Amino acid sequence: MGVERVQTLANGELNELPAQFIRPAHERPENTEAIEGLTVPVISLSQPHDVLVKEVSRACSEWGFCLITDHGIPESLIQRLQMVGQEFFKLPQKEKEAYANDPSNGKFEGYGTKMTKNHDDKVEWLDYFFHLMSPPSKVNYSFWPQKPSSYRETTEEYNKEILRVTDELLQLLSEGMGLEGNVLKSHLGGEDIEVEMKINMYPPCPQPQLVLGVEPHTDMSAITILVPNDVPGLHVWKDEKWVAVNYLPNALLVHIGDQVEILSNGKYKSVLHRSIVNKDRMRMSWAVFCAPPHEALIGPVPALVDDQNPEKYSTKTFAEYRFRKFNKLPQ
Ligand SMILES: O=C(O)CCC(=O)C(=O)O
Repeated sequence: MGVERVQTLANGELNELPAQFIRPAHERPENTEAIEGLTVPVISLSQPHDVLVKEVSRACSEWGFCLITDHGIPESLIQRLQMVGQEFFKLPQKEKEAYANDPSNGKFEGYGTKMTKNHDDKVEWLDYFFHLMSPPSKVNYSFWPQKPSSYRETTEEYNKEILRVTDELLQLLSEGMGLEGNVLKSHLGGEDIEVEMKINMYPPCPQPQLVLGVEPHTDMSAITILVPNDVPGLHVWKDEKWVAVNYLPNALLVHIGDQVEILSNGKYKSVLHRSIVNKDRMRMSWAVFCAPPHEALIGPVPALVDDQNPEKYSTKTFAEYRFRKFNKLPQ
């Protein structure tokens, strides 16, 4: 039997949610609401370089998260990216299933719905599409949606822009630690840095207060850059509370991931985040994960470590890190 998709479930007559979606009381949005009055940092990339070094480094130390404006990615390109992603999810179910992934057999790319590993695990209220976007030498385009036909062209264009913005952010973050601008990128594999696209589609949910879109997690990546549609839902963890990220048209949502936290020896924080869903409207988000190649050795940058600042993290390959994280083993 195939995987039950959340989109299919949501399209049916559904008055009550199946039990596998219903979170225990302490995880439910209704019992863990975001606090009022606190807003995430918003940084315009049009500011002078020295101001940007300070602002980005501060936001990533205090929050591990910020919104970026004036990033130079044309609004029309973001709109096209969103359009081709929406088109994919509108395809007949049978056509989408031709792309089904199978993470339990190591096939991560394609169309997916998170499956439970243990009986008590809960299912997230979303379907997604996931594929490698860069470097070109490693990309297998047969895993990408072939419809609409403009999917590939648009996504490749977006990838170029993302690489440019990532370079700039990594440079600012390196300088924020007193290092040469190229240090973080070179530890992340330089031009071999890997970029993955995950399109999240959260259908409307009859009882949104009982479920989660994505459950609380930090990203394994170095940096994640996300654009949502105009339905809010992302929460980031700050000072033991959830903070809601308001929708800001055209902004990029930048998350620090685990690999930058490790390389920075803890100066920059990998942000814990989750998403909630909406009763009436579909939420979508386009998350781009920038990560080192699997064989890259990641540990605190040696120049940041001395007798006063001992290493807070062990050094291991990114492949080893991933394996441990997927299997919930200590790092
Ligand atoms: O949709 C969002 O805003 C968050 C998505 C996310 O955290 C993920 O896909 O890992």
